[in-house]
Amino acid sequence: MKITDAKVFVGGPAKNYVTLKIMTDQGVYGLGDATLNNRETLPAAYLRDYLIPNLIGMDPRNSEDIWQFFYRGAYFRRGPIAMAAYGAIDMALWDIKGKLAGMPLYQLFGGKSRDGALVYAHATGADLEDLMDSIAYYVEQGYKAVRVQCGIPGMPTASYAVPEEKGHTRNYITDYTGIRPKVEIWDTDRYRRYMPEALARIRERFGPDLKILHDVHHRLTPREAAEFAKAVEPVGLFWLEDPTPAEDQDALRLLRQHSTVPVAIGEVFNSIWDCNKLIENELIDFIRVAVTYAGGITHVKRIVDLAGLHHVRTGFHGAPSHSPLGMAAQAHLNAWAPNFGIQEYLVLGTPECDALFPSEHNMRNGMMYVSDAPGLGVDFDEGEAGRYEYKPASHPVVRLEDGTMWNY
Ligand code: CS2
Ligand code: MG
Repeated sequence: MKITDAKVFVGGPAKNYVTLKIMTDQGVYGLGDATLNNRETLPAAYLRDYLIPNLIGMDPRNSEDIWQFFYRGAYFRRGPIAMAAYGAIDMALWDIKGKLAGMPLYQLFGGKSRDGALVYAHATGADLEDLMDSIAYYVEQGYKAVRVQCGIPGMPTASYAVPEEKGHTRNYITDYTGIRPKVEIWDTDRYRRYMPEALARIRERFGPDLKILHDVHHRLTPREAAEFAKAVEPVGLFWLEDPTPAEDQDALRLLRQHSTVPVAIGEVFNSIWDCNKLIENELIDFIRVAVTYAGGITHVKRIVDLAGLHHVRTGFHGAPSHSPLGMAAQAHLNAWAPNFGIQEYLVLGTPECDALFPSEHNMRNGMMYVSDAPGLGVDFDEGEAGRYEYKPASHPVVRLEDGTMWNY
């Protein structure tokens, strides 16, 4: 069996999805996702210029050898751009494998460990009252877990994932449009003084059963993170996410010495080497990688298995920028993984998105139910794709009040 061609599409309704389609001499094709939010054209170029010319003629069933060929053959290894490009190829080859076997991918991994996979929504608000309305909305929608982010009184601009004005509390998505990033101004002291009490009031309002998650989004130093984690411990969070930048994997030791709050880290990681010490030293409770830019299913399964040895559960990234293809790969891993934790779920779910990516995966009552169709269980409508093109987009950047660059 041979790969005969491959195409890359960049664009989509509201987001620049990067979609790979690999064709074979037996007519079976595979789909993969290389969407790297904020830098979408780069994995697309890596695929078109370097990877696809080498893919032609390879046997699509040899997905492990192909992964090793591109990973080891690059010489300059890892990085989100390369790992997103390999991730798309790997996803597409698993899709082909599932179609050849006539099985949904979770069957090839070892079958189902659960029917529905718990998901969480993003509640947000310009202030705490607004956020409470947002949480109430998602609870009414049947979500059992909600991430909570709110505006901080006195903060010079809106903070991460928080609207400027009140009322944008449902399916709010940060605006990344334009290649010149917007600038957020951040004051850690205001955040540290306000947020623990806000989280306590949310717990008091919604009771003990609601799973409450909060994303610090890399904003604190290790010492500040330890102090903050200690302050929020009584709230009983489901997890505290990205409390401090985790390139310095040892930095989490200080937090662990001061708090038992569950810690979730990993969405910015792109390989097992970014997180193996966090996992092996049990410095985190949830690993947050995304299948797309952590090298695809083959590499992320290795991370999940390592995590399973150390009581670490999965909490795959699933932000609005995630393509339904990447989310489908995660849905199959969520159904299989014995150490599944929770899935972030913000696929746009608009009619345009559903038309571009026809799929039988579905989410209801706060649970995701994986498709039983062979392979990934998502298709791609090239006619619909012709309606979209790349639109320059960039994350905001963050500065402190004195102008110092900080972490978005
Ligand atoms: C966030 C992301 O979903 C999350 O947990 O951290 O939305 C993140 O801000 C974006 O993926 C950045 O592109
Ligand atoms: Mg996050």
